[in-house]
Amino acid sequence: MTDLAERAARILRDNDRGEHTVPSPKLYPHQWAWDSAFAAIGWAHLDKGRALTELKRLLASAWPDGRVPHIAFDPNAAGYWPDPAFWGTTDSSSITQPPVWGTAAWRLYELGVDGEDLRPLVEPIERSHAFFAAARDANDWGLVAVVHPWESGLDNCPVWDVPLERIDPAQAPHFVRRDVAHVADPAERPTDDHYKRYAVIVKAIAAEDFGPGPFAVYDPLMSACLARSERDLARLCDALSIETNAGARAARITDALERLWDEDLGRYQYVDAHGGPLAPDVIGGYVPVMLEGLSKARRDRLRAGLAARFDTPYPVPSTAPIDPAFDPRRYWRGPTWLNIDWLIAPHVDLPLVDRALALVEESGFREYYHPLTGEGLGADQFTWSAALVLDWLA
Ligand code: 2M8
Repeated sequence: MTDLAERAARILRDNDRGEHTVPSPKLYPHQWAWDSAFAAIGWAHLDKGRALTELKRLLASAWPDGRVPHIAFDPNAAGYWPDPAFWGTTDSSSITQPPVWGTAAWRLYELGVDGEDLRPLVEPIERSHAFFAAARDANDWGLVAVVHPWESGLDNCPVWDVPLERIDPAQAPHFVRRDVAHVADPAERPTDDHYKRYAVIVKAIAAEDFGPGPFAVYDPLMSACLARSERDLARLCDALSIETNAGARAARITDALERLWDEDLGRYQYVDAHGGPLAPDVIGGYVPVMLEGLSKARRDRLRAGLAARFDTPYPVPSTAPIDPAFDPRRYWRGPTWLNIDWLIAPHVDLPLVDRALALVEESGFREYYHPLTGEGLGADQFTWSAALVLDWLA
């Protein structure tokens, strides 16, 4: 193992809580859904049994309707807000996250995890995918509309600013933020005003018996992750001789994405289900570049847009630097995140993997990075940064 791989492995081991891996011990002391799927990929390079346990435990947290909660709380861990009481639940949040677990299961298979061990995961993955069609498609577009910015994984991405204006922060119950205590500078986290609006949406969802609530935005990144997860599930089913319609569903979502395409801008748009397209030029509009079945014309356009507007010294930034909302230090409003690089790297013309590895050598396994200077930001000892570096190095 190289020194970098050894350091990455140490982070996974330090963040291991037996059956799940915390994203980072202080800031995120529970199990987060897409973090856990990425962690499983990292584990597959160290301990195949442990990788399988991670995915099993993730899927075991699913609700009866198939939703994989974005947080499964560890009763032995404290110090995170909002807690289950605030969500109105007993042990999890009520929203989900980008579904990358079908993709993780397929990657585990590729890395040599026994197919028979993966077989029991197929059914819960199918159910988790079906949840999106049943409960996250406000206008029946065949795509995913998120019901909370936290559901998107890109919490304070500038595309949420306009739809969040409809949410009244004065309605927020009293709460104390815990997140800002765990970063060097509160300017690396979302604002208090946004946190109040997030809290109001959480309460509105609970009041609707965990229905959709007041926020619904069609999200090209979520939709693309679902299409890819379906495609990868289809591959796994093929390998295990299990019948499935997952491949057809992947193709349908990829076709439905056309509705979000903007020919003038050359990217997929986020679209408010209660309003219209949202202007900011953010990375989520390009993530469908990873989809098999995308036309060459779309792929070329997305690649050209990424090369023209997202090619920073430490790519890819979460918002294009030329966009007025670009903020290079604040969370999902500009910084570079390695999971996005991992998703799109094989499909674009930029040397994302080389630059990501150089970035980690320089600044460590941080939660995110300044896309112009490479400065490490947010939490330290960050699980998915370590897990995905292990995958790249292999
Ligand atoms: C961030 O989100 C959580 C809320 O879910 C937070 O800010 O407290 C996001 O980056 C999200 O994508 C990620 O899964 C989570 C844990 O790493 O942190």
